[in-house]
Amino acid sequence: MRRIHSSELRWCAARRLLSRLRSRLVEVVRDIVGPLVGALRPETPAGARSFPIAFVPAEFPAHERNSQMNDSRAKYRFSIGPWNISEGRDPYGPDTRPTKDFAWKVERFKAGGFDAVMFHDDDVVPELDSKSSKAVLREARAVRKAVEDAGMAVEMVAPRLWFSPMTVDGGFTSNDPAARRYALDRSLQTIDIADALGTQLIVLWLAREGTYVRESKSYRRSLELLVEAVDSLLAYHPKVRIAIEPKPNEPVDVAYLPTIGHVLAFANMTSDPQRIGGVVESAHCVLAGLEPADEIEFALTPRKLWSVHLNDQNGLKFDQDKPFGSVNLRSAFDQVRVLEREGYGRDGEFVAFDVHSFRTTTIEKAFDHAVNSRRTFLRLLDKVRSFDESAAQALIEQRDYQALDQMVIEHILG
Ligand code: XUL
Ligand code: MN
Repeated sequence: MRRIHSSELRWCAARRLLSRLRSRLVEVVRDIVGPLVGALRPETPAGARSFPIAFVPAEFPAHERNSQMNDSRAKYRFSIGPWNISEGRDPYGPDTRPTKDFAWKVERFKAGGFDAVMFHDDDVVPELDSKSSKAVLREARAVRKAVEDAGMAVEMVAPRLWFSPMTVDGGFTSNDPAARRYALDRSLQTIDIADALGTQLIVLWLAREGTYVRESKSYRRSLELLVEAVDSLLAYHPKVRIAIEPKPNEPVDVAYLPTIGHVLAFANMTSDPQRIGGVVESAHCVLAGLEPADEIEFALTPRKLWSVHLNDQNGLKFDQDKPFGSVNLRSAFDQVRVLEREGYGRDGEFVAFDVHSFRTTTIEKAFDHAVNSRRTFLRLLDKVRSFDESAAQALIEQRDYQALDQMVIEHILG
């Protein structure tokens, strides 16, 4: 064993002391300067670090900005999609409810307290592949009118790239160049539809961009193809913003962009990272074995969370899209807490619920799951706002996490 001289020990102790002094100095400076910076820049929580990777688009379209949202205690705005009122079909059985048209749905959206609608391109214009561009835009304008007449807005449009016979083996990353061209053309048309609907937010759920057989494609080549496709979308419209919604699997067994971390790294490979953000869906995080609140906070830190799909999921099984809070109320509380703490919505972002009713639900109650999710969100918001943060902080300082754990449980139960 090496013998340690007392001079060496003294030097080590001095180094530790220096390092402690340096950390303390940093803390003191941060405590003094942080609140000053916070006061000067109210959008930065006091003491919070402003991240160099904060790709906040210099100019969010004015109509998407909600000035009330500068006040984090202001009202949240909620969004829902026509696909969230579904017919109840699953891989093992047919529809259990009749199909309802958009007019029927939008009436329920409004009555249920929703402020915006999210769409797939073919939710806006059914069977759009068989229609001329002119007809597609005409139908899109009619949908915009229906939404606006109901006093609502359009949040986003997503190309449904996983349904066509053309995209059986994927869209942007298919091995077939004709399928890749189809996926790109269809996504460019989605931008036209979004324009006609008055939004510049495109959501990409890259459903079949992955593999059933890993050896059938190269990850590197697929990434290059994805970058190429996204760059073409960015070049097509100077104001469009693309929010990628990651999911680890389903319908493919392994996806190329499975988590929000992958999405934000991918953003940096594109020609305009500032216009690439993300959508975090709670269930997709659970399916990746990750904590939804952390995934949400990860995207919020550099202000890259441009929508959020709140729902719930029982374990690492099939995608269930359960009502928000239906399985893990504590995680739901943590998700709301993080959104509230980070001032989500101040740039006009919506809280969306990507939820489905149970197969057993009748048509009369086919929107209850969304209304219930919104209600659970608002009830949890009250819980978040009434949570005794200073008592929690005192327990953290004492490292009494046992008591902190119970404090959270009692608060949610209370
Ligand atoms: C699929 C999913 C999609 C996206 C939009 O799991 O979440 O509905 O939200 O394409
Ligand atoms: Mn979703």
